Amino acid sequence: MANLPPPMSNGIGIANLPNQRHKIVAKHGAHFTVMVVGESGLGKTTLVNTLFSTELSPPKNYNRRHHKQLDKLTEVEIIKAELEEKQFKTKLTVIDTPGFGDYVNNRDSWAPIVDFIDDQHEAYMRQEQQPQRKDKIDLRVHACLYFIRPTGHTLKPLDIEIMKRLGTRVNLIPVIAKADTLTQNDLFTFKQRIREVIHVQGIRIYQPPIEPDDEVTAEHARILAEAMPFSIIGSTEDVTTADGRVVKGREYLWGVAEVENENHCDFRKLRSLLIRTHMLDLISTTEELHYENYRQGQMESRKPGESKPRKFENPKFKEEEEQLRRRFTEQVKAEEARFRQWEQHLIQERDRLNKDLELAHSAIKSLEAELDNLQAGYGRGTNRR
Ligand SMILES: Nc1nc2c(ncn2[C@@H]2O[C@H](COP(=O)(O)OP(=O)(O)OP(=O)(O)O)[C@@H](O)[C@H]2O)c(=O)[nH]1
Ligand SMILES: [Mg+2]
Repeated sequence: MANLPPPMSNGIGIANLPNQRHKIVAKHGAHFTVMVVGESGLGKTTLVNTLFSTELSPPKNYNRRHHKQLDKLTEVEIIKAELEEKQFKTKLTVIDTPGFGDYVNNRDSWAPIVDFIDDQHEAYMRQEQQPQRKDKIDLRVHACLYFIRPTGHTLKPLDIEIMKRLGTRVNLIPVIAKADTLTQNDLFTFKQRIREVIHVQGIRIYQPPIEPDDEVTAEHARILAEAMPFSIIGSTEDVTTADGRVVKGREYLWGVAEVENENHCDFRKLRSLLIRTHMLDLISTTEELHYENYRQGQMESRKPGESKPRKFENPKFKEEEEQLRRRFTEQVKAEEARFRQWEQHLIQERDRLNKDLELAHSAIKSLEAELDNLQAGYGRGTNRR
């Protein structure tokens, strides 16, 4: 019979907990889900492919499939792969979402993404309530990469709105797309501005925990935290640099933008955070913070056995609906005012044209009179001959 380990001299072993969790996960293998979100054409799919074509290759059991959501508003692609590193198995799932449009007032285009995250929590919670709790299907998102357009200005209102909603539901990791389209200086200022907006707007983003007792990981976490939002260059193409190296990158007249060069972008930092250093932390914060928040929120708003409340019966959505209605009314009012102004302008313009017409008319009249006079004079002249 196995003996219990001897009691530790300084406490009951709680200090060992993170380590234990690590062992449990290592034994069963981690199940890690990443989702990419953002406007259309920012390189989400390219980044996913870049991840799989660099370090993760060749993943085992690599497969892709389309996952049609019930509401059919969003077609999501799910890519699954099994990774193995030093006998540490990971089931990696990447959820690639189609980009939403680049226009304002299109709530519908991104709402399905927020719903998707909630639905995964919901599905997991239901399975937890079943007597058979083994082999649960779990698509809870552990890390959500939010793609920011490399405008060089700042975050757009739409970005702020979506990021706010995502940040309270998942570990949100903002990334600057297509970093090769900005100069190093512009990238630096852009990053700082984004960080300021994130701070001022109270957007919650994932923060790698800084372990005070472990200098190496603390330093690493600090470097990662300072690099947020990570700048990204995506490419699955092999290109040759000026000094003859073959790398994944994008070729330009001025040279090559290299995916894995830390002077060019933060791709390596992002990959390291996801796959190596912070996967466990992302998984456990999802469990302990985001899923717990969802579960508690739901428990408070429904009776036992009752299913998910319909959206507009939920106070949160009621408020949202109210807000939407207010905004709509404001817009209608503004539109009406604009119309009235336009109408006023039209009337003025009509009056002005009428006056012009009158003037032209009287000018014609006087010209005609002059012509008559001339003709009369001419007639008299001929009579004299
Ligand atoms: N310059 C530059 N172009 C990129 C980068 N990543 C992707 N692209 C290009 O941007 C275009 C769109 O890339 P996708 O990966 O399809 O973008 P997406 O975000 O998946 O777009 P949707 O699926 O429509 O939402 C393609 O032509 C890519 O080659 C990058 O890092 N830099
Ligand atoms: Mg895509």
